[in-house]
Amino acid sequence: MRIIVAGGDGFCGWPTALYLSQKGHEVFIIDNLARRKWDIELRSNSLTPIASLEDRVRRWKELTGKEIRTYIGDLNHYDFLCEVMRQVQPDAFVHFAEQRSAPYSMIDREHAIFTQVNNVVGTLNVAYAIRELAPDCHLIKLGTMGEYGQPNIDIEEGYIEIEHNGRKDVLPYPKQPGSFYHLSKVHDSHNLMFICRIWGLRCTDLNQGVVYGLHTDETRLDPMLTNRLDYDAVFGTALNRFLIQAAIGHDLTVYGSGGQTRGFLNITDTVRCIEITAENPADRGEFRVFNQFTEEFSVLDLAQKVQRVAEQEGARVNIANLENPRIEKESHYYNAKNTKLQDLGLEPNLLTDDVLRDIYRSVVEHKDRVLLDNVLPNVKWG
Ligand code: NAD
Ligand code: USQ
Repeated sequence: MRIIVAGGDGFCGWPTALYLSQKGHEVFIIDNLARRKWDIELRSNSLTPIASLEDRVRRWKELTGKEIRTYIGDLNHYDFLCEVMRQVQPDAFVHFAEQRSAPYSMIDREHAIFTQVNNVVGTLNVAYAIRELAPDCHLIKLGTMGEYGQPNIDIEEGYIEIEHNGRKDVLPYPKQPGSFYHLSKVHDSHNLMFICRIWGLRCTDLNQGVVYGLHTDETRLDPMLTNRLDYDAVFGTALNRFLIQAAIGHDLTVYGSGGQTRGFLNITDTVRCIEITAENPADRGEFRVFNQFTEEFSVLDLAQKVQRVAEQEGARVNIANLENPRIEKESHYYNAKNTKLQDLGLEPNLLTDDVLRDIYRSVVEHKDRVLLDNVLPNVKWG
C-alpha cells in the first residue's frame, strides 16, 4: 500500500513509518518538525539523542534499501497538503500529526487555542484533501482513550446502545475529556463522524491509551534510527517518566493518591495496531472506532512496578505523592473494552518485569541527558 504517515518524525510516527516500510509498504512522511521546536520553547529535550529526519531516512535507506520520502510542511497549509496528496495518491493516511500534550494545552490561552486550531483545523484539512484528491483513501486517525474520561460505567469502543423512554439506539459514547488537548480529539472525532456520513469517506479513529517504551525492532537497528523519549513534565507520560526518574534517583512523581487508572500499550503494539488497521480498512461512509490499548493500570501500580524492577537493578527508589497539578478523579471505576484490534489479530506485548527492565536499561544509558529542572510539574489546571 501507499501510506502517508503524518507526524512521522514523532514518538509514535517514526517507528510506525519504519515498521510499515519494513513490511513492504511505500511510506511517505509528512511532518512540520513542530515537536522539535516545542522542545526549544520549553528548554527541554528527548532523553535519547535523535538524528534529523533527513539523516534518519537516509540511514534507513543505507541499511535496508527502502526509501521513505519526506515532506516537511504543516497540515494547516492546505496547498502544501493537496500537493502531497496529488503526488502520493495514498491508499491510507495515518494521522499522528497533532499537539499531543495535555499540560502544554493547559499552559495558558495561547497554548489552548494553538492546540485546538492545530489539531482540529489540521484534521479538517486532511479530510477535505482526501475528499478532493483521494476519496477512496482510508483515514487512520489517532484519537485518545482520554476522550471518554472516567465514567462510572464500562467504556465501549466508540458507540453505546442506549434505551430511553422505551426506545433504543446505538449512539456515540459520551465524552468527558480532561484537558483542552483531549477536547481537541473529541472535536476531531465529531467532525470525522459527520464527514464520513455526508461524504462517504472511510475512517478509523484509534482511541489510543498512554504509550510506553522506546525501541521497536527497526529503531534498534542503528543509533541514527533511535526514537525520541520524553521525560519532562509537559510531554513525558506516566510510565516512561517513572522509569527515567528511577534511573536518575528522583522520587517517582505520582500525582495525588495515584488511583488514576488508564489504558496503556507498548510502542511495539502501536505500530502493529496501525498495520492491522491499514490492512482492514473501514468501509466507505463508515466511522469506525477501536480502543487501542492492551492493559489497564493505576498510576500508583505503575510506580510500584518501576520501583521493584529498578531496585532489582540496584537503584534506590522512593515514591512521592505530589500535590496533583491536574483536576481529575483520583479514585474511580475504570473498565474499557479493547477487543476489536485483538479480533483482527493483535497479540499484545504485556508489561512484564522483563519488558520494564529492558526499557529501564536503555534509559540508564542516557540518564546524563536529563535536565532536572524539567522533571517536576509546573502547569496547573485550576
Ligand atoms: P509527537 O509529538 O511525538 O509526534 C507528533 C508529530 O506530529 C511531531 O513530529 C510533530 O512535529 C508533528 N506535527 C504536529 N502538528 C503538526 C502539523 N500541524 N503539521 C505537521 N506535523 C505536525 O506525538 P506522539 O506521542 O507520537 O503522538 C502521535 C499521535 O498519537 C498524536 O495525535 C497523539 O495525540 C496520539 N496519542 C499519543 C499517545 C502517547 O502516549 N504518546 C497516546 C495516545 C494518543
Ligand atoms: N501522572 C502522574 N505523574 C506523572 C505524570 C502523569 O501521576 O509524572 C498521571 C496524570 O495525572 C494522569 C495519568 O498519569 O492521571 C496519565 O498522564 P500522562 O501524562 O501519562 O498522560 P495524558 O496526559 O493522559 O496524555 C498522554 C499523551 C496523550 C494521549 C494520552 C492517552 O500525552 O497524547 O492522548 O496519554 S489517554 O491518557 O488514554 O488519554
